[in-house]
Amino acid sequence: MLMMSHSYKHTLIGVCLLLFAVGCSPAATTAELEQGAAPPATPITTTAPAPMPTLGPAVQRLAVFPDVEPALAPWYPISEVGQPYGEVVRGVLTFRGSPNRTYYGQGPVPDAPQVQWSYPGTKMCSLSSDLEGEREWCGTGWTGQPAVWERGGELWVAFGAYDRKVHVLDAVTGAPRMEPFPTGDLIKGSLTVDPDGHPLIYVGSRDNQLRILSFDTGELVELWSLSAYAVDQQLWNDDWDGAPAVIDDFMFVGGENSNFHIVKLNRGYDDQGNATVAPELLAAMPGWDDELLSAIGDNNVSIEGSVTIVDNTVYFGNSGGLIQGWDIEPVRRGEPPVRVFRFWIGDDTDATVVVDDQGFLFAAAEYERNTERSRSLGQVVKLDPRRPDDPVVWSVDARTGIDTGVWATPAVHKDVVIVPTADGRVLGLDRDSGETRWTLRLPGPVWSSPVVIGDTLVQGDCRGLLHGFDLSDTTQQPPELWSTIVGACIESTPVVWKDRIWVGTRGGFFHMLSDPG
Ligand SMILES: [Ca+2]
Ligand SMILES: [Ca+2]
Ligand SMILES: [Ca+2]
Repeated sequence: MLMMSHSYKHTLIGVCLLLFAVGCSPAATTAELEQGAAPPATPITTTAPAPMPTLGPAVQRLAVFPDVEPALAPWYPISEVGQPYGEVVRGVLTFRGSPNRTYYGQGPVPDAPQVQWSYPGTKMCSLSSDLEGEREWCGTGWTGQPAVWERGGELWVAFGAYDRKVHVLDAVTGAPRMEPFPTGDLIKGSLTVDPDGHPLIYVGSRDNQLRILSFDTGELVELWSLSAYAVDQQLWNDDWDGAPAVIDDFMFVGGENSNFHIVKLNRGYDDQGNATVAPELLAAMPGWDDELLSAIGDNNVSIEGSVTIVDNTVYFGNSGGLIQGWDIEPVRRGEPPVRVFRFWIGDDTDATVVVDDQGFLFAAAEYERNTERSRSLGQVVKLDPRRPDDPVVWSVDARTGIDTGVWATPAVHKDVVIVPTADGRVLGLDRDSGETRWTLRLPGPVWSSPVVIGDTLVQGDCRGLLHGFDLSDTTQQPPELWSTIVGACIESTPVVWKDRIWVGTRGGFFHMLSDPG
């Protein structure tokens, strides 16, 4: 039943406009995080103009779109902000729950959660190599948010881990529903469960493959994979960390090959009723341009965050600090996407770009490159994409030294924007002004993204505690409702569904928490 399609190889029309050397100029991008007293974040009033777009896409690849009808409706309307990922599958199906990354799950949140079970019996670990050499990695990492969903009257949970495997469990009991699926390297990101009810999981790995797995036959079966090298041009690296967004049989995903990809999935079923796919890579749009490479002086422009889709625009950042928006309306008509928004934040942006219900964007960067741009602009910005030439509404300095700044994806809640920082703060910023209303201090680095359910903030820290904070009065420092020991550093983002919380840690295990009894 292995259903492979590499037909895209034959249908692509590659148009190379520019050539960049493929290769990496290694530069340490992460190091020991500086700890120490962190000053309060200060809003920077700035009119820093965005550099004007000077280049179109370096490469445009497009296959024939055979069966796509023009549609008037936007791909993912802004009215879906805060809403679940469609009506077909109930759950949190991808990083931050939906293509616009604003759905956090379903309450209630437990009142006094405790770990009910831990999985598996022995630590999930494997060896992996990066710029710092080979070492053992355990548990789950950044972003590592599990997907939880209801299927056939039961609750399922799935995640990728540092043992290189995709795990699918009974979310209530922790019993594996099938054998874990091994990939060739760490899985760092968050997977996506098909929102239309097809028994499919979309998951990337550090082994350079983005896969589609089926789970309807009692085992995880690889139906298709996309290599980071399947595109004409790559820069920097080959991992897949971003969680794909699937809408109307199309998949949108960024890769560490620094491209933004669009895949037509062609999902179906075979004679036995088992799921099939026949994907075509329709487009791979380089997320860099000459102006960016010139500004940063290296080729580290990988896309590590998950793309955010609002109306007809796909937003994402990259490790060169380019925040961009691509109009995907033309894709409905068989034409390539067009870049319509370009803003250089000045440093590595692995956090997902957040949108609010008014169409503003919130982007957050690390502080690694020590650029003049990031020193003057700050690390957290509110942007108005309707003013592409002057999009900065406000910006906030959120650094205390090299390798600080933001890895977590901010959360918008009522009139505040919640931004965890690598130096162990959780900032509550006024959504209109950027003013710091309050600061929580937690053992950092806080790479775990905030989860907001009702008025409760669920936040992991790096000492291994999970906290609940009361956000009902956004003007004051949120009182702690509870905290509970999960284990080791919580780098992954938790998921909440109906009185239960699931999260993995760097200690090697995956946990379910709920109220006792
Ligand atoms: Ca790799
Ligand atoms: Ca990565
Ligand atoms: Ca990065």
